[in-house]
Amino acid sequence: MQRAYSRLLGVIGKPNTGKSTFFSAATLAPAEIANYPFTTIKPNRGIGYVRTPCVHEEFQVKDNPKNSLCLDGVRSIPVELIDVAGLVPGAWEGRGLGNQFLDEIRRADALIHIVDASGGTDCEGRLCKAGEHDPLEDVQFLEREITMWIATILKKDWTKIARTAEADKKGIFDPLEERLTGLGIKRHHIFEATRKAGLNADKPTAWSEEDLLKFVDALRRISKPMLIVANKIDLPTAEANLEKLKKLNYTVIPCCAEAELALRRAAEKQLIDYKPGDCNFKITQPEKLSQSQTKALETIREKILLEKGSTGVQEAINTAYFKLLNMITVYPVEDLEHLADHNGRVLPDAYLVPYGTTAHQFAYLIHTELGESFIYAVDAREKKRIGEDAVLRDRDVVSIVSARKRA
Ligand SMILES: Nc1nc2c(ncn2[C@@H]2O[C@H](COP(=O)(O)OP(=O)(O)OP(=O)(O)O)[C@@H](O)[C@H]2O)c(=O)[nH]1
Ligand SMILES: [Mg+2]
Repeated sequence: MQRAYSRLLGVIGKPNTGKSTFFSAATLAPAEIANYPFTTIKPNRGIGYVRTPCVHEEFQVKDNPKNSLCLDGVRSIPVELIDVAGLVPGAWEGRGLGNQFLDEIRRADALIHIVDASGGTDCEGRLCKAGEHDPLEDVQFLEREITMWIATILKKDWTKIARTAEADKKGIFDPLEERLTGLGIKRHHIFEATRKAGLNADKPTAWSEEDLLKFVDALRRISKPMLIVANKIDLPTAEANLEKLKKLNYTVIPCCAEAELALRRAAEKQLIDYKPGDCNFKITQPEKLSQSQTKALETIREKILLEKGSTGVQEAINTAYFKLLNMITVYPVEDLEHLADHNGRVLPDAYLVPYGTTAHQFAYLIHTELGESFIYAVDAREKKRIGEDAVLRDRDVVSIVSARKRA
């Protein structure tokens, strides 16, 4: 059985921007938080959730989830997050906790860049006067650090790689794939980056230093897609910076990680009724809250939830999956009539799969054996047979018919 959280989100940025606060709010896993740089040294790993409207209401059934959760019509699918040490300029050359940090994001499929939108921390994460630092610089420097890190790895034996590829007439893709696979970079990323950089894959010895950097920069954008979380939006200097950040070529999500953490913790203690992503909450046990706690929660309601629509944490995770990674949710069932598995569990699993996944590929994702013995699939909504090449759509419920069994 495939793990539901088959992708990894890296929570990254310079020190002291709120990465661990965001991570903790998303996962409720403990992580050290403090207002000075390099609070986090060892990475934190935890499970957060992608939230999407469940199909059980549309199909008018009562579900019994197994690999995910369903609450008030919302299906929560577990996904893995990693919160790493802050990155400072020159990290690729080993400054700060440089290479260690970069090594930890090797496996990340998408990056959530936490920026201090209030401009109250300098380029190394030290506190400065609110509004004094320009967060646009943080975006530029982070792009450069990752590009230079990949470039350094690639450049180690580039001349040899390029010469051998030309001499063998086997092309550059095999050796590049081999060199970069440890960074989570796939062959199709390399194809696309070569095309985007306008380079001739048959003549790598002719690539200049500048060409190589152009290629690596494209590779970074393709293989480690990134969104920007404009954090600390509760601070007055954040609004103007948010507008500036929005002009960049990124999805930018305004966020108050601190508010989300407070809400999640209060909800965990059942003091309030709040689900991540909600635009409001209800106090359920007012007698258990001190005056200052009530005041803090009411400020969050007024200044963040009602004014901004949400804290932004859930939106960031959903956006990373549905927009950056272009994923969809698919519900496999065995028994089409009851939409259940062989134990009678209704809509047991919700899978996150890349858009473009075919019915046959989906069968392989469930189980290799099911992929190998695949005959056809049935779409539960249309009650129609679909072929192996049929591309699945978001919120599809499908049953795989195989030579061995149905799933
Ligand atoms: N005002 C405000 N402060 C925040 C917010 N999120 C985090 N902070 C504060 O920012 C400081 C840094 O938070 P951390 O979560 O430790 O930041 P980090 O990016 O993990 O820091 P390093 O591990 O040192 O790189 C702490 O004082 C947090 O309380 C927010 O949404 N608003
Ligand atoms: Mg931290």
